[in-house]
Order: sequence, then structure tokens, then C-alpha cells
Amino acid sequence: MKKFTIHLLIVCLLISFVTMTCAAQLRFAFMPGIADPFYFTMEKGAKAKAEELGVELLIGEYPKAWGPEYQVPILKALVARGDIDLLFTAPTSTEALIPVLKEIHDSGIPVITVDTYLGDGDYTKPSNYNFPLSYIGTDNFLGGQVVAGQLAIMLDGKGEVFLENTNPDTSSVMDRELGFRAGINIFPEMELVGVEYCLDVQETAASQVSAALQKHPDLAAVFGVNVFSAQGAYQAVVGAGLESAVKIATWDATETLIEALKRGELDLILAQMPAQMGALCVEWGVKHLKENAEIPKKVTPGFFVFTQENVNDPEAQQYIYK
Ligand code: T6T
Repeated sequence: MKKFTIHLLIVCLLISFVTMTCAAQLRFAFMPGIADPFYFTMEKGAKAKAEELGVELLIGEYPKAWGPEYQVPILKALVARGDIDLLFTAPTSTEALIPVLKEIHDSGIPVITVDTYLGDGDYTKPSNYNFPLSYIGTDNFLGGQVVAGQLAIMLDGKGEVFLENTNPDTSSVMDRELGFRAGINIFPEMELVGVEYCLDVQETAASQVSAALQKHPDLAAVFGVNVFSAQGAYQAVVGAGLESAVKIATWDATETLIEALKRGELDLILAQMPAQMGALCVEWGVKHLKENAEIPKKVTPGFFVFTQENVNDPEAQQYIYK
């Protein structure tokens, strides 16, 4: 009888240990901005870190297109489960995502914005959008300036340039445009002759760049600010047989763009660090929830610039999106 009681006690202890361990496991949710290699790579980085730290990671459905009308319903469905400890997501609009993310935050789920931010991205000052724990993403303004500077070097500081953008209410791509404008302004003989917005549709980007090539026969360079605008810009310039006359600078190191760079059909690719961004969201989320650590309000992983000279370097291969 005594032996039976001891066994029962051990079983009970084991059950309560398992229950406690399960209860202690954190559950994070990640909702990407759109289905593209940038966010697929971010998901991989986040998953690897979650596995390392014992966090359960739920991935929200990948929206088919960019914008609040696609993102908001998916976000609502994701948090409706009621068992999420932290959410990280890329707001697809600086303004339109504020109410839904505020509601999620007010329901007790801490929010990190990754890749894009709300408002002007300054979460340290009083505002209706300063509730996220942090913005974790590229310094896009700086990146835009770097692209302008690199193009200026390639063009000896002279020439007409065109910028293919995506959405005017998205922080990441607008900062790239602002940085690029600031960078081009430094060179008195360089002129930004046009900007178009393709709303993340590659075919639209291709036709907008084709139109720009016809309108500006002396165009010296095109800059495509993300996967869709970059791949569309590349498609238009190569389609017109102008790749040796018009420099192509792009953003986001997809395999398609890297292969084109290797073939000498484009000139520059700025690679962000999406895997690191995903991993940082998980890491800081755990530190915040388990150690009550204060997350820096802005965390900006670096970036890497691919050119025809370094694209085959073994150490550069890690920056290609997977
Ligand atoms: O460039 C990335 C991301 O940084 C941006 O916010 C939206 O576009 C991408 O996902 C690439 O398509």
C-alpha cells in the first residue's frame, strides 16, 4: 500500500512538472507583409531562433497582396485564438494599421513591428502609435542614400535617374525613396526625373519603367526599391535591350536578382538581413517576457551591398535570401 502511495506521488509530481513546463512555454505569432522571399527568409530566421529558445511560433497566413485590406483580417484571426504571448508583424500602412494593432496591444498582447513601422517610427515620444515594444528593421533612409551614392560613383556624378517605388503609405519603401532623393541631391549634375508606385505588382512596375524609358531616352539609371519594383524594373530594362546603357540598382537579394547580377545584367543589389530581423524579434520578445528586459525602441540590423565585383565572394553568399 505504502509502495503504491509513493508511486502515485511520483506520477502526480511528474504530471505537475510536465504541466508547469508546458504552461511556461511562450507562444509567439508572426504575420508577414506579403508572400515574397524577403518574408520567407525572415520566417526561417524567426523559426530557428524560436526552436533554439523553446518558443512556439505561429505563422499567420501570407497575404496575397500588400495592404491593410489583406492584412487586418488575417491579424484578427491570428489573435482571436486568445493564447498568444507576443505578436510581431510588418504594418502595411503607417496609419491604417494603428487601430487594429492598438486593439491587440490593449488586449494584453505585446506588439513588435518588424521591417515597417507605425507613424514616424519614433516610439519614444507621446503619440497614438508609440505602443509597440520596438521597431526592428533596416535603416531604410540610410540604405537609400547608399544606393544613390553607389550609382553616382558608377555614373561619374552625372545623369538622369528614375525611381520605381511601391506604396506611398509604407514606411520602409518611403524611407528608401527619401534617402535616395537626399543622396541624389548631393550631386548637382544628377537628376531624379520620375517616381512611380506599382503597389507591389511586378507587371505594373515593368510597364511603368518601360514608359519611363520611352519618356526619358537619356535615362542613365533606374532604382527599384523592393522585390516587386526591382524585378519589374529589371524586366523592363532588359526587355528593351538597354541593360548596357541604363544602370539598374535594386533592393532585396532574391535569387532572381542575384543571378541577373552574376550575368552582368544589373549593377547593384542592397540585401537586407531578414533572417536576423526575425531572430531578433523572438530573442527580444523572450527577454522582455521572461526577464522583463526593456527592448530598445529601435533595432536596426545592417545591410550588404552586392555588386558585380563581389557577387561571387564566398562570404557574400550568406546575404542571399533563402
Ligand atoms: O523590401 C521588402 C520589405 O522590406 C518591404 O517593406 C516590402 O517589400 C519587401 O517585402 C520586398 O518585396
